[in-house]
Amino acid sequence: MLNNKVEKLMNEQINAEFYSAFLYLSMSAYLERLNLPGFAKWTYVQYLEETTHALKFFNYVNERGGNVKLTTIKEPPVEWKSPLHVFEEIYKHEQHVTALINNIVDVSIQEKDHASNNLLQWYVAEQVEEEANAQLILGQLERVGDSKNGLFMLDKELGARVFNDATGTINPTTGA
Ligand code: OFO
Repeated sequence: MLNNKVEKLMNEQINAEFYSAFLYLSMSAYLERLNLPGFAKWTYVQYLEETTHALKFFNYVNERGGNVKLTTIKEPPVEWKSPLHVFEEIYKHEQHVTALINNIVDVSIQEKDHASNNLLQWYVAEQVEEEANAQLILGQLERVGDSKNGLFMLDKELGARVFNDATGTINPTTGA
């Protein structure tokens, strides 16, 4: 049985993860417009991963006999000032998501919902990685500055990113 308070927060988090997915997809389109295919791919892969973060909660709520409640996803921005601005926003956004996850962890502890707490530890570790990745790329972009060559090299590097399915249920080769 899923605790009611935890269930409510997990439903909100499903929405928040889908918003993250929309945000990264919108960033991917913007970076594509700047002719930065590697940056565009990195954010596109992040869009896919955010979708699986939402699905991981979705699967868990169902598995625990809870009620999934899907709600309207907020519209993401469509324009940024530069790739640097994109990663400044990503870093801020991921810090915000970490705070949301930490809040669900706090409630799961208060409510003695050990099963949920166990699932949430996956998200705690994931947020450490997400913040670290954003911070790393942000630092690289700051170092690159106005260098076209540096941006080109970083674009190549980011284009090598591969999709990591948080649910373990999606075939990465077909996306099905
Ligand atoms: Fe789902 O971790 Fe980013 O937002």
